[in-house]
Amino acid sequence: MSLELFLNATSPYARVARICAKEKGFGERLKLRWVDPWTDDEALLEANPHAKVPTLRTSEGITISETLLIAHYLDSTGSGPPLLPADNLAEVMHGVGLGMGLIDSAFQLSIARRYADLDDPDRSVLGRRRLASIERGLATLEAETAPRHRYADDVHLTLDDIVIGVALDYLRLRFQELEWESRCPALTAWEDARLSRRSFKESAFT
Ligand SMILES: N[C@@H](CCC(=O)N[C@@H](CS)C(=O)NCC(=O)O)C(=O)O
Repeated sequence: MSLELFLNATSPYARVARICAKEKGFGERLKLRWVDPWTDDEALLEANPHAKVPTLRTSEGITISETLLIAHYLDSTGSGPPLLPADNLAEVMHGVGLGMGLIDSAFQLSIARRYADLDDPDRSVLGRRRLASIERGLATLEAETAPRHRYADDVHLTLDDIVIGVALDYLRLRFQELEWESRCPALTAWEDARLSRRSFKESAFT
């Protein structure tokens, strides 16, 4: 029996889960259930009362929400090298945290722009905090990019590569005006290589 992943095409969280599934060899065994989490989609609500993507339904019919838990499940049950390797677990988790922080800040501000009843969400207290967090996160990643040289297509990815790669592409999608590339040349080169990988290309934001 196959797994089902509830997702939409612009969710950075869902894209992380989808790339994990690709990297772990699920291929056609992962059935994609495209939904709009912002409408009360009945199938999604049945799978996840919080109506969030990604949500995974296992072949036993158990639903799992929260991106990093889904990543852990796919890593444990899929094939191929680990996304969370035991031999450098702390280093990988460090990167996952940096990438998730970036995704969370960017997503929250993006949602505030769309849904919050504010004249200028970017200049609200929360908006300014999120933008500052994005800038600090980028500066930290830029400073740490030098040792991050594992991006050829024949090298396997770990979860930090996936989360950071998706986070940066989400900034390109929603925050073009930040022009982060001009301040982060090493990170830009890293990201460009990352986006050329098959699992990233096949899951591109649309
Ligand atoms: N903490 C969750 C966040 C997931 C999330 O917020 N997903 C967004 C799409 S990018 C969503 O489904 N939002 C619908 C809503 O908040 O009602 C995770 O890590 O998976």
